[in-house]
Amino acid sequence: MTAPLLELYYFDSCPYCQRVLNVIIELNILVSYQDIYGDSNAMQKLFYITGKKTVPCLFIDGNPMFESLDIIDWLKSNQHTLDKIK
Ligand SMILES: N[C@@H](CCC(=O)N[C@@H](CS)C(=O)NCC(=O)O)C(=O)O
Repeated sequence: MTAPLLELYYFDSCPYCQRVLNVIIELNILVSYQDIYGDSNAMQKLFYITGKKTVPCLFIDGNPMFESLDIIDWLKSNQHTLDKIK
């Protein structure tokens, strides 16, 4: 089975993003990153798709998940099915 494609919208000084990033690093999960203040296209895309500018937002196969604690729970529950950084 193919692992879901993960894309995290975030910005560095957001504490809720940092707690998600810490878990991603701890679990060594492969994620692509969209810095909404480093890339105005990323901010526009987040707003266009979700109608919100709230981060963290984890896209799981294109479906947005908000709320850092929900994202962390999902990552921990699904860690064995996710691609890892080699
Ligand atoms: N309860 C949310 C809080 C997220 C949050 O407040 N993020 C701030 C940045 S630190 C934000 O994106 N604010 C802008 C907005 O919601 O439009 C979580 O835990 O993920």
